[in-house]
Parts: sequence; structure tokens; C-alpha cells
Amino acid sequence: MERTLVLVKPDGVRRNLVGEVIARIERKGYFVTNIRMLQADRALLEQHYAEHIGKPFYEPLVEFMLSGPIVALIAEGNRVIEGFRSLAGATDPTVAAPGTIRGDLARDQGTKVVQNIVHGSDSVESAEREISLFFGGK
Ligand code: DAT
Ligand code: MG
Repeated sequence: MERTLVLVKPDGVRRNLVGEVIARIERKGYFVTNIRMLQADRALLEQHYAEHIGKPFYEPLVEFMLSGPIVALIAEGNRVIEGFRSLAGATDPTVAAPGTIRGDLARDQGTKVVQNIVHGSDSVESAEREISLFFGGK
């Protein structure tokens, strides 16, 4: 079965949206097969967001992700990588479609980095790499 890494980012945890995110994953029919709350450290985030090193929003992104606890979970199901990104909606919450997590629950806060509630892996390779980072290869 395909699996993906979902993160509820610090904005989602601060706003008590962990249950809302999990409910949407479960209502869609995917299975949550592992979950943990953690305070990320810089070393973990530098690996997780390695593809964005050097971009103007990289440092604000890392600082934002360090700003409070996050929830990491593994969701499973056929085509869950694509399916969760569809549930999440577009990166920019201002234009993310209503009905999506970002479209319904987030907006532009005027910050250097977009705060958009959730992360979802974007390919099988990223998912396996990110699951290893957050769940030690399980
Ligand atoms: P996604 O999270 O939709 O996969 P991404 O991997 O391109 O998007 O970027 C990671 C995060 O960085 C994203 O969720 C929000 C932030 N971000 C991306 N592009 C940005 C931009 N142009 N300006 C500000 N923040 C950005
Ligand atoms: Mg991404």
C-alpha cells in the first residue's frame, strides 16, 4: 500500500486543527498508521526541506517550523500521495480551492513564508525519505 508523510505545521497545532486534519484524511478513506507530536530541530528540518535550500523563503520556513510543536503522521492508501495533496490544496492558501484544508482553514498572514497548516510528500521517493526522517525508517 502506498504511504505518505503528513505534517500538521505549528500554525495548525496552535489553532487546534490537528483533529480537523486527521478527520479529513480519515473521511476520505485513508488510514492513519502512525502518529507523533514533536518539536522539530534545525537538523531535521534542514534534511526535510533540503530541496528548498537557497530559496528566499527557506530560512523563514525553517524558523516557522521551529516555532512550536508539529504533528507527524503516516497515511496509507492507494494513491495517497496524490490524494492527500488534493485534500491539502494549493501551496498558496489565498488561492487554494475552498473545500481543501488550505483553502478552508488558512490565509495570507503577511509573513515571509506561507503558513498553510499541512505538509504532504510529493512523490514515492520523498515519502519514503521523509517517513524515515520522522519515523526512523518504520
Ligand atoms: P508544498 O508544501 O505545497 O509542497 P513547497 O514544497 O514548494 O510547497 O514549499 C514548502 C513550503 O514553503 C510551502 O508549504 C510554503 C512555503 N513556500 C513555498 N513557496 C513559497 C513562496 N514562494 N513564498 C513563501 N513561502 C513559500
Ligand atoms: Mg513540498
